[in-house]
Amino acid sequence: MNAYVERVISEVKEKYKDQKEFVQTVEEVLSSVSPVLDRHPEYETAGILERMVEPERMFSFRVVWTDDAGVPHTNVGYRCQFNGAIGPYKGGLRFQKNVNESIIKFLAFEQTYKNALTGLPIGGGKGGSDFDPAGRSEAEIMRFCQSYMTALYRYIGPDQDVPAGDMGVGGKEIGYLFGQYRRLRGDFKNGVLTGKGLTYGGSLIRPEATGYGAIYYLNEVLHQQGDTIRGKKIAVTGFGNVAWGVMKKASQLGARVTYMSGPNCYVKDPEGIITKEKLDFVLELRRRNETDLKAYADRFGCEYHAGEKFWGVNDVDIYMPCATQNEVGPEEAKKIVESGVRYYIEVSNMPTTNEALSYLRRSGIIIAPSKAVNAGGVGVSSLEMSQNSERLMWTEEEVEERLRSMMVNIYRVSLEAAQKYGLGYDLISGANIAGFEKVAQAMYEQGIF
Ligand code: 2IT
Repeated sequence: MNAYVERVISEVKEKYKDQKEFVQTVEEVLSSVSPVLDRHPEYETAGILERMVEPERMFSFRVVWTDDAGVPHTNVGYRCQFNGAIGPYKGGLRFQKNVNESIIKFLAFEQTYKNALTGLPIGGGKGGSDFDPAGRSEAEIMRFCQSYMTALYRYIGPDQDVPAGDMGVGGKEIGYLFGQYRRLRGDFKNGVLTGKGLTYGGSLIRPEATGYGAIYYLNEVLHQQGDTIRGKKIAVTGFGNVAWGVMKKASQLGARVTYMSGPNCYVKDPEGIITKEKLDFVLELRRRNETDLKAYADRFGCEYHAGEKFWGVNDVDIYMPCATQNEVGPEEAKKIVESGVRYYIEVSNMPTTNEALSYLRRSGIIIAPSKAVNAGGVGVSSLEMSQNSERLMWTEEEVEERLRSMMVNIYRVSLEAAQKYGLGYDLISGANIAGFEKVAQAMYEQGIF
């Protein structure tokens, strides 16, 4: 490995040893881009890597809200404005009990290279809170969102930092957040958030974009292998917004999702989650903050497995983790390889531990990295920003065609980046390199700060 890369990785490991997820992503991305540093000694002279692993700005804030009984609760809010070299900071907000500084920082770091890969002018950011929406009433969620935005509104804006949704933050929360932003600012700047409702500047296809984009990317991978998506069976983890988009587009292209999972269960539906009734039911479960899939299994008469994961099943063609970070560790990776399933397409952010990823890479299974696969979500967010600044709205067909060509392009530039450095068919290194090259060069040209 390049000595400069090695040194910066070990510095981060030492300095941020308590930030497990952040260290993990830095190690993964930087080791991938090692050949770029061999070719660009000027990046070391300019201290590019040391700057890239330190957020431009990261802050936390107190978010106080009262529950329906009038009892006050205090949560911590975060926003990490990691890198603004190629555009305004852009990235979602995650509201989940386990959110901490390391998780927000890892997500913002990943986001920087993913956003660069879209080919659009967006920097990297992420935010969130350890607020747990589960079991909270509509009014409580609204008050929480209003309080969160009251703390954040001075530091974001359409040309500055543009948050969006992530886990625990969907269209409903974005509505409350935007309402509060507008109320505090006193003007209508809807380019400040993406994932908005269609009545106030949201983009068609944004809710579907991450999942649709993942299937378009998968389509390119299959095509390269001389294979086709038609008739393919897919196992997805999760049943949130992203998994839903995957199910919907897969079914439109003649494939089907036959497994989905919750945090502590899975269902097997051999006919596939393909009908409108089933897809709507999945959405409804998510809307109710449900974590269990028993209701789905009962309603549609399929197998339900409590307390189990499906890794290792071999009656599918493709695995697509769509739930959360580090869902696949060494044990799961071993089962995946033993299953003989040929394709492992990451969708959720950093679903695979570094150890599991090296194991999968050695096994010869075809792997696509989430940084590329899920980039259609933020890509369409950027298209939403364009529509807002032009004060118009594109049709569904226009947005979807842009999304499709964006995914084809992401696949192509990743492949070209891998080839440029003699790495062969390595979509992981390719995606990291393509995103990294753009951000590094922009920083280099803008001088030292
Ligand atoms: O992880 C992600 O890319 C997102 N949660 C979407 C971010 C965005 O700004 O649309």
